[in-house]
Order: sequence, then C-alpha cells, then structure tokens
Amino acid sequence: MEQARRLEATDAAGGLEIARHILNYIDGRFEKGSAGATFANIDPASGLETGRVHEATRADVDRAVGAARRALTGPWGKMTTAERVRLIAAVADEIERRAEDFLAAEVADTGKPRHVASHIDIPRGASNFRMFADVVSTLPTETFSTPTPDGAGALNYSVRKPKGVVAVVCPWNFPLLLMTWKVGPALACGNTVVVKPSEETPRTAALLGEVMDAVGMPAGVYNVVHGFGPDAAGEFLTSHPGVDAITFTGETGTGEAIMKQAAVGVRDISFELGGKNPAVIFADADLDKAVEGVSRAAFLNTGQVCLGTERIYVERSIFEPFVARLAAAAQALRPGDVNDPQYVGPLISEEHRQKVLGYYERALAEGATLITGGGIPQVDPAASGGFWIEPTIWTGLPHDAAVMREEIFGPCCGVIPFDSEDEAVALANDTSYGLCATIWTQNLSRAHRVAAAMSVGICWVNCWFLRDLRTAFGGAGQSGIGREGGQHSLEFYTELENICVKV
Ligand code: NAD
Ligand code: 6OD
Repeated sequence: MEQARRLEATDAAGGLEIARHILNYIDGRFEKGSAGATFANIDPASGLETGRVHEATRADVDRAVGAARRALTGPWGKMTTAERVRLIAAVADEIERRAEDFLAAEVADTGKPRHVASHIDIPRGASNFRMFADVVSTLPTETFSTPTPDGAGALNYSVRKPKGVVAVVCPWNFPLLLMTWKVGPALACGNTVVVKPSEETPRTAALLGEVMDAVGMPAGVYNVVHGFGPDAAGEFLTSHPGVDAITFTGETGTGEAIMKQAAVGVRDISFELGGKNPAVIFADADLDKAVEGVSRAAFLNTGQVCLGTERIYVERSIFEPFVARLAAAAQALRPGDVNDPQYVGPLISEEHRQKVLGYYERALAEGATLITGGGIPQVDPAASGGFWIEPTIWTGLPHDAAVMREEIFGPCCGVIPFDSEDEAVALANDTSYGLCATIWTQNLSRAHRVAAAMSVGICWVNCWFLRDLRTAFGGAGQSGIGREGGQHSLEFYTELENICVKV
C-alpha cells in the first residue's frame, strides 16, 4: 500500500527524506497522470531535480471534480458538524505528528530556511485546520422575530450550508500554509475540495493526501491535481463547470484570468493577490525594533511574501541612520545553509531570479543609489546551481519609478524620506495595490490616525505578519477580493439560507 502511494521509495536530497514521485490524489487514491506526463521538481537551493511530478490531464481534473461532487452526498455530506470537526482536528494532529516529513518536503520544494518552515509554514498547516474546526463548532445563527398583519408573527432564522465543490489554487511561497488556509475552512464548512498546488511546490499538498488517508477522511473530500496554470491543470480546474467556488492566491494578473473563467456559470471567487506594501517609519519609532521588523518584512522568505515590504518611507531626521542599520541587517544574511539562523534562501526558480535581477538593473536605470546588494552572491561551489540573490536596498528613486510601483517579489526595497505625516500617508497610498502596510511610531494617537488612513486590508503597527487567524485577512484594490479568517471565511465557504416560518 505504501508503495502504491509513493510509487517508489524515498530519495535523499540535502539529507532530507523526500518522495521521488509526486502523485495526484484523486478519490482517495494516489495516481499518475492518465497521459503519463511528468515534469521536474527542482530544489531551488541546488538547481537539481529531486523528483518527478505527475501531471494531471483534463480528464484527471474532471475525475477529481466528479469525486468531490460525489463526496458531498456520501458519508462526508451526512456527517454532523461534531463528527466533521473531529476528523478535521485529527488532520491537525496528524500534520503535527508528521511535522518532520512536512518540513523536509517544504524545504526541498522552496529552499527556505528550516527555522522559517518549522516556525511558520508547518505549524500554520496544523492550526489552519484546528482553528476553523473551532469556528464552526461555535457558530452563531441569526434569528428575527418578524411582526405580521394578523398579529401572529413569523420567525426568521438562517442556516449555513456548504457551497459545494471548491477549487483551491495556490502559489509557491508558503505552500502548505496558504493551501491549508483555504482547505481548513472549506472542509470545516462541509465542502469538498480539489487543490491545484503551484507547479513549483507540489510536495506538501500530496503529503496532505497521506494525512487524509491516515485519519480516515472519506474518499473524494480532498483531491490534488498537479500541473501548470494556463491551458493546463489550473485552468482545467477553474473553468470546470462542476466547481461551485474558486479560492485563489497568486498574482493579480492570474486573478484576472481566473475571474473570467469564474464568470462562466457565475461561480463565487475569493482572491488573495499581489501587493506593493509600504512601511512608514516615524522619527519617534523605537529604531532598534523598527529596523529589525522592517528587515524581516523586506527579506523574510527571500522577499517572496505577499505581505512583504518593498516600499519604505522614513522621516527625514532619521533617514540616514535607518538606512545604514537596515543595510547592516541585510548584509548579515547569509545564503547557503538551510540550518543557519542567518540563512537567506534562494528564489524559487531561475525564471523568477531573472525577473528580480531585471528589476535590479532597472532600479539603477531609474536613478537608484545602490546601498547594498544588487546581484548574485558568492556561495559554496557545491551550492552554486541554486537561485541565490543578494538582499538589496536602494535610495534616491523617484516615487513613480517602476521598481517602486510594481511587485517584484524579491528581497529588495526602495527607501524614500518624508517630511510630514500627510506626505507619508499620501506616498504609502499611492499604489493600485492595497494588501497591507506597517507603521512604526511610539505616538499612540498617530498610530491610530495613520493606520485608519491607510488604504489596505491589513495594517500592522510596530509589528509585521503578526497573525490572529480569527481576524479578517485580504486586500484592498488590486490586492484581492473578499476577506477570509475566522467567521469571515464562512461568508465565502458557506451558502447562507434564510428560513421564514409563519407562526
Ligand atoms: P501565480 O499567479 O503565477 O500562480 C498561482 C497559481 O495559479 C499556481 O498554482 C498556478 O499554476 C496557477 N495558475 C496560473 N495561471 C492560471 C490560470 N490561467 N488558470 C488557473 N490557474 C492558474 O502566482 P505565484 O507566482 O505562484 O505566486 C506569487 C504571487 O502570489 C505574488 O504576486 C504574490 O503577491 C501572490 N501572493 C498573494 C498572497 C496574498 O495573500 N495576497 C499570498 C501569497 C502570494
Ligand atoms: O497568514 C495568512 O493567512 C496568509 N494568507 C499569509 C500570506 C502570506 C503571503 O505571502
């Protein structure tokens, strides 16, 4: 059975045990793609192939959607909320039990530091299930007592029902975290899912299939189809008429394409898209904490964080010391060893590195002063095939420069001075995106005033990426549609029916 699941025994890559074959998971079974096609799974830290991903065909996607539809009316659809919640909590427990396997898979796919994966990605994979199990267990419903002309009255109350088959399309930067952030609430609300993980990072979605098996999840509730986006598994899924709702995290341009597909059949969408997030540092900020926080926001995960800071506005009186200290923080980061606490990982692919390096060149052409970085770092020859890149800081850029307006998704930022609070707010809001902002100040009134003035979905004050999963998460402007998190997720993952009973 174990052999059927994984096709082949495990392989060692960078000392980690990972599967050589990454399979689709359809209707409770691990499968090759029906056309037999595979593509390479690459370790970004070495540039080497570590496995083969079995690509799903249109027919495979069709079977996955069919299995998900059948599961809605099978044992899963018949479960009480309490039974469903028990199974979902068991998924969380099993992810924790297999944390080392998930860690190995995530590090192999992304090259990210082990301490990032073990503190952020993998624990969130478990808590995304546990938290939404709690949310649906304590779900309130609304009731209204309604007067009627005959004086007898009526009772209005609401019930929440699953939306049906939910397509979950995910990116590569936090593969398990972002996928389970959607799968957790979808299943907690009684839906079934077909997941299309990023072609760059398919491992943890496949591994979650083993978890589903282990906890006895009914077949068809959780399905995974591997492949690419346009004219491939991604589009086959999002354009499939059997899909009732699509939840997507990725680039704004991809969101536009998926929105067109979702229009056919008027399917519901929830989008978490790109960002070009500002940090505003006032002269009264605690400088140590601001430098540490902004450096994390700019360089964590090699800048491949939708919430990451790529625009930094600093009050003029502290501009120079701030830039010098941020540069020192960037220079302290070291590529090469996933176990090093100061390790900065590679970018996800050579294609992405070329895109980011293109922006590095463009910044100079647009008039930037290069403070640090700007190229490819020296690494141990054994790791030289990895997609390494230097953390980079620019000053002197005009605010309308492309590198200050377009999402780069790399470890880089432009720093611009400001002279007044109004100017800082205007600069921060001058973007078509609106995912998040961070503000650094010790003036409480200013913190509240400026936070409320930001045109974003999430504003952090004196912190960054501090998450409480009960809160609304999502973007304004071109950064997304809808909010997920806590009870907000119910708006997307359930259909609310009002029942009016004449007394
Ligand atoms: P991407 O949009 O290229 O791909 C995301 C997923 O969509 C992949 O699984 C891909 O195969 C699939 N896809 C691509 N084209 C498709 C199509 N036409 N139809 C259906 N599926 C398609 O994004 P990425 O490069 O994987 O991730 C980086 C982007 O994601 C950045 O823009 C980042 O800001 C964004 N992101 C946003 C958030 C957020 O919460 N707002 C979180 C993480 C990443
Ligand atoms: O924390 C989350 O729920 C979330 N969606 C994080 C997104 C990170 C983007 O890279």
